[in-house]
Formats: sequence, structure tokens, C-alpha cells
Amino acid sequence: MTDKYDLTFPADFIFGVATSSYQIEGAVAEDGRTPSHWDTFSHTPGKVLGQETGDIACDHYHRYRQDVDLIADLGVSSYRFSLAWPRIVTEDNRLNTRGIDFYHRLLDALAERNVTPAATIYHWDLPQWLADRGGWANRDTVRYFTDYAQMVFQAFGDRIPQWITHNEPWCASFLSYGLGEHAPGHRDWREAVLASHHILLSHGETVKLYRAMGLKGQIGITLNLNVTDPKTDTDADRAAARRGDGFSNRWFLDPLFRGAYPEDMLDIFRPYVQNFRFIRPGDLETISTPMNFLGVNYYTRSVVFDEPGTSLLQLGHVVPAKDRVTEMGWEVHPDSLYRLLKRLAGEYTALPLYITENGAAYPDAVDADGQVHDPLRTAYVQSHLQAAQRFVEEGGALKGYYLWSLMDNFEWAYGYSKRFGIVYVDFASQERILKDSAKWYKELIARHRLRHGQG
Ligand code: GBH
Repeated sequence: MTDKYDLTFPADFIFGVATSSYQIEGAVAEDGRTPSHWDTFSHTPGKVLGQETGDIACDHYHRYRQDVDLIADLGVSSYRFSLAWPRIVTEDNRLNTRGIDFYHRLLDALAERNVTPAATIYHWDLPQWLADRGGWANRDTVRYFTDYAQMVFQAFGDRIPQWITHNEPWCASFLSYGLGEHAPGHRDWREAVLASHHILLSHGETVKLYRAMGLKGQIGITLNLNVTDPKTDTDADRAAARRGDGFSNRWFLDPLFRGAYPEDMLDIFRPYVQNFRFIRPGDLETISTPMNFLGVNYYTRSVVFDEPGTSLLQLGHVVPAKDRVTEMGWEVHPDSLYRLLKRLAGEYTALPLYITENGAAYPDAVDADGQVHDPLRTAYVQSHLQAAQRFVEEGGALKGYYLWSLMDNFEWAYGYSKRFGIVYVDFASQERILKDSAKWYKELIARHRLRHGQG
């Protein structure tokens, strides 16, 4: 066993924590915020476990000062959060200054504590008035998105040095419009494929806009990337793993970095979409507009096998992991993070990479001593940081690591039943308690600073 603090990163390596607006803010009807499709979805019976909603969540909208104190106390140098589109834009597509003001207050609090903000423009809270017009399946949403992006660049362009256009287009399209597990809960693969294209297009348009506005920070996108391994070495299982890779990874990476959708996936989607006329001339040039970094959200890998004729889109089946799983049922497989980073650098891009999310859910509880002991989460994060370190030591361009999440929050379709935080939240009292993993992370960052003479 290595010392649990035995991790070495370059002096300028960024340690951070991450959250998103709908998962923490609450205050869903305050200061002019309009409903998002997640409000609608969570208030529809049967969609979210235990009928839970983000109505109050961590009440961060009112407690952001205290939360920024926690962030600063951890010693992280950066905080990744998301801006809520329904707070910032009115139903007639104008700026809501009261929504803007909240994020100015948050940015002030971060600046006072020397924490650098990294903002995600879209982490899934689409305004309901746009969902009513077809949401991401409607190409008009691309233009509304760039209107919104322009408003946030005007307001915060000089205050936020790092921008993430989208969080996890795979979730925002396939999981939401195809698999129906996230808002809007549709099961229509035509809509899902259109949504993926429009989300990517809105990303590219937003990068172009950022440049056109002369802003000098960094802009990129965050993908949830999965590693798919074949269950056996047969050709059939290997082909199934390859299709799974196309579905999770290549459908997004190829247009961003190669300016083309992968042919094998076009063949898989063709029967569902009839034709690809919604991909218009120039779209792929826009999508592949050069950006400054790639954000990677990594949680697990999947092991895939082939069983002809039975699976969704004929993609193959995922073997449910049994050993070393988190409470989500996701296999703990840090080596796949290393393999993923190597592959991105080898096959796709020389751009700086950031791990914009990594973390784990475990069934935490407050112990008799008033503390929350979560050794499994510490082990999870430590092992993934070791994998990241190996990549960096071999010359890999990984610039930072954001732990998901700062605190327990609304875990989408799972409501409050899954706790990803390094800070425990008692949702009845809104009390926050640093878990053992938070204390470990804090100590790790402090040692990193000392080692580099920044302590
Ligand atoms: C992220 O989504 C989100 O950005 C964040 O808001 C969320 O709270 C966090 O992760 C934790 O869930 O389903 O067994 O095939 C991650 C979503 C996780 C979806 C891994 C794909 C593949 C494993 N992804 N999942 S499995």
C-alpha cells in the first residue's frame, strides 16, 4: 500500500470541485427564474425516484456564501459550477438581470477567497418554454443557445477564465430523448440523434461567438466518456464493444476533432432518422471549430457482449458489474481512466485535457461520533488520481482534476438517494458536514502546495 497522500502533480496542476445548477441551487421560482424541463420532469410522477425534485436541493441559492467558504476551506484552486439558463433568460428571450446578479454575487464570493471559477453554460436545465418548442430536437434551439451564451459572455466574459459550453452531450441527447431516463423523458431515436447534432452545433457556434467577441479565456466542452471492453475475445463481442464505443464516445469525439461523424454509427442510426438532411453543409466545420481544451467526465467502464437481435440499436449488452462497484452499480476501474486519457492524446487531440468530473456515490451516514466515514470514496478518488498521475508522468497534457461533487445533491433520476459529495448534506436541516474524503482531499492539496513552495 502506498501512502494515501503519495501523489505528485506539477506545480500548476489544478485541483477543483464541481457542481451544477439544478442539482444544488433550489429557489426554482425566485428572482424571475422560469421552469426548466427538469422541473417539469421531476414533478411528473414516476420519473424521479421517490418523486424528489430540485425545488430546494442544497438551497445553495441562499447559502452560496457558506458553500464558497467550504470550497475555500478545502484549498481547491478552482470551482466548476453551471449557469442556469432559466434564471438568466426570460420567456421572451431577454436578459433577466436578477438572475445575472446571483452569479455576480457568487463570483464575488469566489474572488474574495481566491478560487478561480470555471463555468458550464449548459448542464441540462433547458428552459421549459424551449422544451415546448421541441427542445434540442429543434434546430431553433441552437440560435436560442447562442443568444443565451452571448448574454453570459457579456456579463461574465471578463470574470470567468474557463468556459465549458456543454456538459455531457451524450446524456443531454441520447439519455434524455432516446433512453428517456432524463428530461424530457422521450424515447425517440430520431429526436435523440437530432438533439446530439444540435447540441454539438450549438457548441461550435458558441466557440465561434466567444472568439468573435474577442474574449481571451479558455473555452471547451465536457464529454462523458466511457471505455467499452469486449466480454470475450470473439469477433462478435469485439464488434459489440466497438459499437458501444461509437455510441458513447466516437459519435461525439469524431465530429469535434475530425469534422465527421463515424460511418459505422451513421449506418446504425440511419433507420431511425430516415436521412441525414438535418446535417447541413457547414455544420461539421462549425462543430470542429478549434477550442482550447477538452473536459472529460469519467466514472466507469463497461464490458460488452453481443446477442444478435435483442438489444437497443443492436449495440450489444452491458455485463452488469458485480465486484468493486459503487452504489450506482458502476465498476471501479481506474486503469480505464488512464487508457482513456492515453487514447484521447494518441488518437484525437494534443489539446490540454481536464478531468471535469470524477467521483463516486456510496451510502454515507453520520456516525455516532458526528462524522461521516467514507473510506471507499477516498480510495476511489485516490486510485483515479494515481491513474491520472501516471498519464501526466508520461508527458500527458492533463491540467486539472475536478472532483464530483463538492456536496451531496439532487442526483437526477435518483433524487437524493445517491450521495456523490465529499461534503455531507442533511437535506432536512441543510447542515453540511465534511466527510473524511473531504479532509483527505484538503490534506492532499495542502501537501501539493507545500511541496511546490506555495504553502
Ligand atoms: C454526470 O453524469 C453528471 O454530469 C452529473 O450531473 C451527475 O451528478 C454525475 O455524473 C453522477 O451521476 O450507466 O452503467 O452504463 C454521468 C452519467 C455515468 C452516464 C456513467 C453513463 C455509464 C455507466 N454517466 N454512465 S452505465
